[in-house]
Amino acid sequence: MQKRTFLTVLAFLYGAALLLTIPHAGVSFAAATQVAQATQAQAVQIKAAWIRWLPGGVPLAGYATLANTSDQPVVLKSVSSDAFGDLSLHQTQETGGTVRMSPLERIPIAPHATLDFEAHGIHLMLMQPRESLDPHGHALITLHFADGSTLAVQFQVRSTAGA
Ligand SMILES: [Cu+2]
Repeated sequence: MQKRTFLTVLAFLYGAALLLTIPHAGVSFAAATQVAQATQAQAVQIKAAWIRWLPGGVPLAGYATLANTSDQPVVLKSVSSDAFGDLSLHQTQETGGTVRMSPLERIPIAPHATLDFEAHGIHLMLMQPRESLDPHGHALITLHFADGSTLAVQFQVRSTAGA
């Protein structure tokens, strides 16, 4: 009798385990799907983000270091912010002793690569700063990626002297 009870309990536990397994399998499948569909914004880690502050409402340059933690390339397409009237992506290049800035349509970051904007002359060209911009504060700037995903990043504002 005792052995039969034991078997019954065992059968019950087995059934319960089966029931638990079914929704659980569903959850892990959903998680796997999510990983495959992770957005470019989710793949990016911000290592640094700052703005070189200058007085007089002149155009400012913003710099960031972005790490792509995914197996897919990530492409930064544009930036937007309430703190500035006009934002664009620029790259400074020196050719034959002449330094010039040109707009960038896209900034690709290879899988598992880290891109230091400043080291490559890349910067956010931040025009028409709002009067409220604090030289020791922060500015919220949204990064827009090629897949339509966005990432809001707090850029630290620093004066050149403090940098
Ligand atoms: Cu520029």
